[in-house]
Amino acid sequence: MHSSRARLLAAPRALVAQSFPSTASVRWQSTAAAPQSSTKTKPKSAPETSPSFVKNIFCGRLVTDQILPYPNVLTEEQTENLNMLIDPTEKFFQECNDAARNDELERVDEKTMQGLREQGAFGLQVPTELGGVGCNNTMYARLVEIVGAHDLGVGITLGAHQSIGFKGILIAGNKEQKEKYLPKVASGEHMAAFALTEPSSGSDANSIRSRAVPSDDGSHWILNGSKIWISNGGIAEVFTVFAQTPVKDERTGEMVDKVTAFIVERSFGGVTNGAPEKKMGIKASNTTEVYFDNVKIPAENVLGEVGKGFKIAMEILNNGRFGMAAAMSGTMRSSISKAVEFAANRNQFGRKIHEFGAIQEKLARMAMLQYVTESLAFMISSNMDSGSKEYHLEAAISKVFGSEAAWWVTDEAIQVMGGMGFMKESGLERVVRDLRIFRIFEGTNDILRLFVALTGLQYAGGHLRAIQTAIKNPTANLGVILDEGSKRAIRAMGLSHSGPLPDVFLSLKDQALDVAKTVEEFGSACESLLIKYGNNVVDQQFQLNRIANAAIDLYCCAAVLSRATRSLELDLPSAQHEKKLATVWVNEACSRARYHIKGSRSGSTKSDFDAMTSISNDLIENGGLVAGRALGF
Ligand code: MYA
Repeated sequence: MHSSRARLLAAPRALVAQSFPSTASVRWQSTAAAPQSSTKTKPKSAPETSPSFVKNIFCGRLVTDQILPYPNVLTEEQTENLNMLIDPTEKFFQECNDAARNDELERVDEKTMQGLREQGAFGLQVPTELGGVGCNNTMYARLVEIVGAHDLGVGITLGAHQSIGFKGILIAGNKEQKEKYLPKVASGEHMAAFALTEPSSGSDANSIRSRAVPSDDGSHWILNGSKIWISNGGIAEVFTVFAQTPVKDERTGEMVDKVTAFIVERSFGGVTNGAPEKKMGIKASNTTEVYFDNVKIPAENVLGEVGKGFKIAMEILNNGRFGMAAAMSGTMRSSISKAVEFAANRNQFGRKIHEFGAIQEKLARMAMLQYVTESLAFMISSNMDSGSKEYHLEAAISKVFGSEAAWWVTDEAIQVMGGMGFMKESGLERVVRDLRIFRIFEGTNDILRLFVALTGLQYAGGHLRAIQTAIKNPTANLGVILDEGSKRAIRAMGLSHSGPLPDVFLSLKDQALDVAKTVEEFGSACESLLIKYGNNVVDQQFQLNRIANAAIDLYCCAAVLSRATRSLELDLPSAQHEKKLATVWVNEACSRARYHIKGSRSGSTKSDFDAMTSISNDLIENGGLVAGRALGF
C-alpha cells in the first residue's frame, strides 16, 4: 500500500546527499546566533530556518525566538477569565470528585460527569460562540494541571474527548462540521473518541487496515474495520476515525490506498464496541475495541481532504501532547506535597528524615523534574498560542520528559514515605498505576525519541545539503564558505565560537554558556552521524536514542534558564529558589547531554551497541535467556 513511501522508521529518507565530501574538505558548523534572514550568507538553495529551538540545535545553532524571554501570551482579560476558572475547578476536584472511588468503580462516577458538564470541562477549547469555554492552549494547560493533580482517570476521559477525540474537528473541520458537532461535544452531551490504533497497527500508524470506499453515487463512504484500545470507545457518540481509502496517485495515475480522516457518529449504524478493557491503571477511563461494520458515512463527513488523513492524525497528536506535560506537572505537584509533608514530620534516628542528605537529594530532584516539566508545558502552550506551527519536536519532548519525570517523582515519593507510601491509603499506589500508560500512549516514548532524532537530523541534513550546493558554486556563495570555513578553523584550534545562550540572567551566565557550548558539540555530533551514515542513519537506533536524549536535555535546559530568568527579572519571591533549581538542573543536564553525545559517536560504545544487537539476537533465537543458572541447578 504505502510500502514505496519513504518511512521515518523504515526505509531511508533523503537525510543528506550520499556524495557529501569528506569532513576534511568541507566543514559545516553551528552559528551562535540564528542566521535568520541573512540573505548575504544564505546559499541560494538553503532551506528556510525554522523558528524551532530544537530543530536548530541539530545544526548546532541557537535560535531563541521561542525560548527567550519566557513567553506569556495571556492578555489581562484572559488572565482574569482563567483566574475565575481555577478556584472552582480546584474546589470541584477536592470536594466533589472521589478519585479512589472512580478507580474502584472502573468508571467515572455519574455525579462527577454531571459536575464536569456543568463546569464546561468537556469543551475547554471550543469557542464560546459554539458553546465552549474558549480557552487558549495556555489556559487549557493550567486547568489540565489541576485535573492531573487530582485524578488521571478523569483526565483521560476528558483528554481523550477534547485533546484528541474532537480536536480534529476543531483544527481541521470546516464551518459546517464545527457548527454541527462542536456544541454537543462541548456540553458533554456527546462524548468523543479518537480511533486510530488497530490490532496490527500501533506505533506504525500509517499501516492501518480499516478501509472506506466511496458509494457509486459518491454520496457517502462505506467503512469497515476495527480499532483497539480506544479511550472513550464505549461511551463516545462521535469518533474521529482513520481509514485507508482509494486515491489516485498523482505521479503514476494508479489507484493507491491512503489514509483519510472521517467524523463518524455512532448513530450512523454499524458502530459497536467491545467490553471495557481490564487495565493496570486509569481504570476510571473507558477503553474498548470499536468495530465498524458497513458504516455509511456521509461524504461531507470527510475531515480535511481525502488521502490526507495521516497528516491530520499527526497534527492532532502533536497539538495535544503539551497537555500531557501539563497534566504530569500537576501530578508531580501532588505527589511532591505528600512526600514533603511526610519528610517534614517523620522522625527516625532521632531526627526528622528531611534532615538526612539522602532524602534531601530526593526532594530536590523531585522539585527540579516538576519545574522542568511545567516550564516545558507553558513554554510550548504559549508558542502555540502565538501562532507557531513549529512545535512538533518540542511537544514530543514535553510528553516524553513529563511522563518519565512524573513516573520517577511519584515512585520516589513512595520511597520517601516508605511503607506508608506503599499503602493504598496514601493514594500514591493508584497514581503510579495510572502513570504507567503515559509513557506508552499518544506515541510511545521510544517512537517519539526516534521521531525527535530523525526529524532533527532531517532538518540538519537539509542545511548540510545547502552548504554542499554552495560549495559547488563558490563564487556566488563565497560569504557562506568563508563563514563556515572560519568557524571550522576556530573549532579546529580547540576553541568555541559560541557565546552564552543570549538574554539569560547574569547570575546564570555560566549555565547559559555551558548550554551554548553543548549545543555546538551536539550540532557537530549530528553532522558526523549524517556524514558517516548518510540515509542509513535511520537504522542506527542506538545512536538515535542518544541523540534524542541529548536534545531533550538541551531543550529542558533552555526552558528552565528562560523561566528562571523571568522570575529573577521580576524579582518573584521564589526567584532565588528557582535559580538554584535551574543551576543544578543545567549543570547536570549538560554533562548528561555530553555523555550522550559521546555515546553517539565513540567507537567503543559502537562496539557495545553491536554486542547488544548480538545479545538480543541470541535471546530471540533461543526463545529466552541463553545463560543457564548461576550454579548449574
Ligand atoms: S492514540 C494513538 C497514538 N498513536 C501514535 O501516536 C502513533 C505513533 N506513530 C506515529 O506518530 C507515526 O506513525 C510515526 C511516523 C511518527 C512513527 N507531525 O513516512 P513518515 C509526516 C507532523 O516518516 P511513518 C492514543 O494513544 C512526515 O513529515 N508530520 O511516517 C490515545 C511525512 O510528511 P511528508 C509528521 O514512518 C491516548 C509523513 O508524515 C509527523 O509512517 C489517549 C509521513 O511520514 C508528525 N508528528 O511514521 C490520550 N510524523 O510526506 C488522552 C510524520 O510531507 C490524552 N509526519 O514528508 C491525554 C491528555 C492529557 C490529559 C488531559 C486532562 C484533561
